Amino acid sequence: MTTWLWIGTAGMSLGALAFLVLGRRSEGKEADFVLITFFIAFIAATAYLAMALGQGVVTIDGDEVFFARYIDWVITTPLLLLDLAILAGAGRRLTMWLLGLNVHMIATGLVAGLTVGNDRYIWFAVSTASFIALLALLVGRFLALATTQGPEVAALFTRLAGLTAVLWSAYPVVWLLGTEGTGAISLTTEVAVFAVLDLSAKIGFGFLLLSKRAVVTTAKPAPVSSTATA
Ligand code: RET
Repeated sequence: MTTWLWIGTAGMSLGALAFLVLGRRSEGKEADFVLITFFIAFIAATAYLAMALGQGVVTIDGDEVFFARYIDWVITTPLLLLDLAILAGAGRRLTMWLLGLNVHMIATGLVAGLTVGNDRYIWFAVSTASFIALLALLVGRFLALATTQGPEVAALFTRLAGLTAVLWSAYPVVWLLGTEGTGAISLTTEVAVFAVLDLSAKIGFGFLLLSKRAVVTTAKPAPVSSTATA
């Protein structure tokens, strides 16, 4: 199990380094994407290091629960969505809806993980409701906005949002099968699957985004600095 946590640490660290090196000459919008994507990998590397060192874990109901991964997720998943929001050219309010639902999903997911007994499934359902709303926004309003940005942005957004929808949907399934849920799979399998999912959702996502240099430089300004109202 520790091996997988070290693989996560190494993979996230190398990814963070690669994003810095690849993006060192970037300017404007591309530099925003590089910075956000670097921090996603950098923060995850730190969380994986803590877990590999045996930190950020508590025993709930006789099972080990790595709460450190929720601290990672609550910071990095909004950053992943921020990349998508900037790409789509979304305004501040719509972006806040997306990020707010996401923070709610992870926070209530942590409560689910820390709850003893079957009440954890109530929290699981609460978290999943926010997840479904988030996905609906992503493939609804955000995709519609992205398609107004021209065919190249639309194509890149579709790929990234599709990857996000598929990979992210695996998380609640693994959670249910893992130690937090039914315990159908061992902790080692759970840690391994989460490591592969995390690396794909962060590093794979980052490479896909930053490899389309021409597209990301022409994406509309970030919502925080824009006057867009959508
Ligand atoms: C939990 C359990 C409760 C129900 C739901 C969950 C969803 C988690 C997700 C996590 C995504 C993490 C990513 C990490 C990247 O490195 C909290 C597992 C819906 C979607 C993308």
